[in-house]
Amino acid sequence: MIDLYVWGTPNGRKITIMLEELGEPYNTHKVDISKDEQFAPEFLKISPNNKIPAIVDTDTDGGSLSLFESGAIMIYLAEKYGRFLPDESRYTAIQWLMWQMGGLGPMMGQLGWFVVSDKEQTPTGVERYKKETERLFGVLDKRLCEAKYVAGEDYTIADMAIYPWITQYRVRVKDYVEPLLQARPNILRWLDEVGQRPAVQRGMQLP
Ligand SMILES: N[C@@H](CCC(=O)N[C@@H](CS)C(=O)NCC(=O)O)C(=O)O
Repeated sequence: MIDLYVWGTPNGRKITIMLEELGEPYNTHKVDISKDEQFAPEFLKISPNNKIPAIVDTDTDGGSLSLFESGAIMIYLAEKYGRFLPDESRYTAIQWLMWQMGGLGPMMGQLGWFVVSDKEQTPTGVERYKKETERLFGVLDKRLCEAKYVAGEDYTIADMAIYPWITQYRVRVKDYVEPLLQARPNILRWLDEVGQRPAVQRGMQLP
């Protein structure tokens, strides 16, 4: 059985979407990061970087396995269940997963911080991360012009990793993200398609 430690943020929802897609049983443990529950000593044993998501898989050959970092969790689950990381597009999917982990997520996350949380409302911060988000959207839009899904013909963990970031930040920093998206028809087409998947809809409601 998989125990998932999670909160309703984009990084958390990558894993709720994936577990819903897999249809395998799992237990959800809420870690309310607004109440600093990510610093609880018991949670730090699983996720020493004090961040969600994390999992503990008790159903392994060598006892239980605990994992943090959403990208590592997604690769692990894809390999364990043999789904969403097809041989033909394996490294293309991993490449775009890393693009999300190192680029889209951190840059949009910083945009959100400078727009929503920065008490000084530093204009250079907002400008820098808006520009980088715009650049990354351009890269993704070009990719989705040539391919149905991010890694090609198949829906993979790369789609599941990118979707909650754009969807949640479309609301969180609406005034900045929505105009950028409206100029990217291929991303809009893909958001619509991925967003119609029942497992994605369920995963976006959890926890
Ligand atoms: N690279 C990590 C980032 C995880 C992350 O940033 N988690 C945030 C919520 S989206 C968190 O737990 N923040 C709590 C904190 O920083 O104390 C991953 O992809 O798992």
